[in-house]
Amino acid sequence: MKERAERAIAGCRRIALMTEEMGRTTRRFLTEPTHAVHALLRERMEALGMRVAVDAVGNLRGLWLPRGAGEKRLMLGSHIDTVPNAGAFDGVLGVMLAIEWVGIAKELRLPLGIEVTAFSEEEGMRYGVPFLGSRAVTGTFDATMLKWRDADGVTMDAAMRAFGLDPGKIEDAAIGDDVIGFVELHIEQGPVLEAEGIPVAVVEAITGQTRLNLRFTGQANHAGTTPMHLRRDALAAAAEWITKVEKQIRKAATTTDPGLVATVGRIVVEPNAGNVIAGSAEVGFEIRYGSSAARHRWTKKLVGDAEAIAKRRGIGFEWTERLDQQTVRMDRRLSTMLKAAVNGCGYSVRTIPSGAGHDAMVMAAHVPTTMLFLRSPGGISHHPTESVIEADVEASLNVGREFLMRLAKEVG
Ligand code: HGY
Ligand code: MN
Ligand code: MN
Repeated sequence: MKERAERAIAGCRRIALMTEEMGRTTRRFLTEPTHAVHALLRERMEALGMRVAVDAVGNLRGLWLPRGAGEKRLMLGSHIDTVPNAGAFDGVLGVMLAIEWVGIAKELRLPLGIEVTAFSEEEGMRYGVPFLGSRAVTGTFDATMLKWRDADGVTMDAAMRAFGLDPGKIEDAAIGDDVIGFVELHIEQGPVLEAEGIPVAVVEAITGQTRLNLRFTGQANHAGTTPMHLRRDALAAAAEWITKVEKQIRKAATTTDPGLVATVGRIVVEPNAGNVIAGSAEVGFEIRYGSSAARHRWTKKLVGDAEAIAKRRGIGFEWTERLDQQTVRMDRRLSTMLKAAVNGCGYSVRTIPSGAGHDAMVMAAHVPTTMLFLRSPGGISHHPTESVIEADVEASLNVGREFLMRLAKEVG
């Protein structure tokens, strides 16, 4: 397994160099470097004898159908897009390990069909809405999004056509009822496994999240000649709201709503010049919490705060919801089998909730789904220092061997 682990890690490091931005890893939905990622994945899949195709939203899909395989297949996979200045393992490692799991199934001559899917978009960076790849695979892609524009004004439809895809065929990407289940391998992206000194864990649930875009509109003007009491400063309004959000959520997270998190990670200011009072400030906001009712209550409260601040400052305000994804529990049967495989390899069996979102939360509404986490050294992710431990990658391959043998026996 050591060789497989080394190959998976090396593959992730190579793919990390396939980026939109020199010197750092940034690979948004269907941008140019995605072609090189597809070429590398296709080469590895075809070397195993898998049939490879790209669907209408750019998911790369490899199919392993050995002699004697039943009509239902196991699906494995994760995403190949990244956040800006990303690490080398978020998403991609899950695809690399899925390909190695196929190699293991092939070596064991298991009569088990497996599809490996490299989802084209999970992070939501280019069009502000995540899970485009898994939405198409589950037949839940909303075609009205095709008109949405990215920061350069390129519509989703045009981006797909520029990549060589036909948006008219999105429906063909959807799976039927011939899937046993979906397993996603992924780094934990948090501190728990490292703190407990364990290599892998089975995910029990994925925390729900709501994502909003908020826009404060004031009046751009000269920074030197406009008296303070005559200003309608959009950035100052947004800043007042952001600090109010942080203060309230920090308090709630230590009292009424333990585990609640809310983040403003993006702000776009116009005209964004040091000597001009900001005319507009667009804010990307997200809130994550297990209870949808409590998350919706907080969302309503915080939007109300923004409206009140805007009104008092004479600032325009509007907002749109980009995502409201409820908490999703993983499939009991598949998770039990995965835990038995972890135990069978002699690793301690730990189940863990995921604070990060994953394609598994979209797939879980349509097919039995579970996830295997690998330890994140330093608990770091969405950052270039994101890493994995080779021995943990080997552990995930050993678990794969155990799991695939159990699954093949059960469906055989
Ligand atoms: O943001 C997330 O939870 C994931 O990394 N897409
Ligand atoms: Mn991510
Ligand atoms: Mn991810």
